[in-house]
Amino acid sequence: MNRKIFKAENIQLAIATIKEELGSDAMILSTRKIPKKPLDPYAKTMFAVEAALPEKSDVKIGKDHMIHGIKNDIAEIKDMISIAGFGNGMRHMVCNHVESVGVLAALLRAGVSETLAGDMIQKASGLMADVRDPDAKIKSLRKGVMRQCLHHLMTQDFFDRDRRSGVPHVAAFVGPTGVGKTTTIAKLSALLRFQKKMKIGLISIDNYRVGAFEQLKAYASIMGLLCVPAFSSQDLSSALDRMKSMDMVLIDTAGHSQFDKPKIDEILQLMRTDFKISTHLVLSVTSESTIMKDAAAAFSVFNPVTVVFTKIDETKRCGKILDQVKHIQLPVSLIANGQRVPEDLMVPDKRQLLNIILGKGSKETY
Ligand SMILES: Nc1nc2c(ncn2[C@@H]2O[C@H](COP(=O)(O)OP(=O)(O)O)[C@@H](O)[C@H]2O)c(=O)[nH]1
Ligand SMILES: [Mg+2]
Repeated sequence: MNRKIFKAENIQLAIATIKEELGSDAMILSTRKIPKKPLDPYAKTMFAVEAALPEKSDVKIGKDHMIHGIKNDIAEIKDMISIAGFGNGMRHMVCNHVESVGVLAALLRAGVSETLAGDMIQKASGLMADVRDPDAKIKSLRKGVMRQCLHHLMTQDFFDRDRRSGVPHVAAFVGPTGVGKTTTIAKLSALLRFQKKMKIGLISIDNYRVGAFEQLKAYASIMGLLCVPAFSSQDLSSALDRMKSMDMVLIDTAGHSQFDKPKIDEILQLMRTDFKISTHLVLSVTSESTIMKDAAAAFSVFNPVTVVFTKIDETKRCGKILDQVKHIQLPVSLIANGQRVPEDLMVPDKRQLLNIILGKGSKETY
């Protein structure tokens, strides 16, 4: 930066000269009145203005800083506005933990409940009481919240089984109507059959919906898989007996409303056989959180061992998954992210699941 001193009778005049000579990018560094010489007390009052033209790189860095600052401010205002739309609790949370604005807004926007988001921020804030620097505080808060998310999340690659056990693994999929049980079974059997080279058998015990068996059978025919219907527990036993040489047997069940307990009990009775059957709960993230909780409660009679979340492609609020997993305490085995069979299925690890929850999920497959 080249500095230069401009002298004039007044500051305005000096600035006009500076503009003329250095242009409008010139920066004023200092102004001062020039003291009169003792031997010339009647001389005109003069001013000295020091100015400089900043180097191009200085201007760029300065502008970049400003743009970055403005962007941050706008993001923070947006976050504040989105938090203002939530309950009083969230507004108090921001007042008490100013540094939480960004993280809190991101969690709420992703669909994590106010209770869980608030709880995680509170806990993470408690751990960074002695961090002073505001940027370090935000970083440490974000880290603390992510750590808690990972702590709440559970995943299990359930269907990658050891095939040398001699008996097929039998897995049934239960859940409300239309959540995507049949489609998920079709996707999963294709992946296990063609990628893992496993021998797969399919059984449908969905005797309620017209065409339910045909839907599964159609997928099975394309893949060249054995697929049979079962209308009673005796049927199911003999179907499982027929499939003894398989590595895995997947059972498709009828979807019933979570409020229709007698129908749910009927499936439970039908599944009473001498065979060990693991059950997997299927929930669609397009449902309200309370509906998912009701469904999880109604289908808990099956003692599911994992949960499958479907239709994540239809919502931007996958944060609900975090609330559900924490509530029902089951590991996530599969995520369905579209209607395409077999492509739209993931076997997520914790990190991938966290990315999905925070809205960074991609169409990664098996
Ligand atoms: N967008 C989307 N649609 C899905 C997904 N999984 C299933 N579906 C659709 O949801 C509808 C019901 O699926 P279906 O498997 O018959 O549900 P079921 O009654 O639980 O067996 C069908 O139109 C499927 O194509 C998914 O992950 N994303
Ligand atoms: Mg079905």
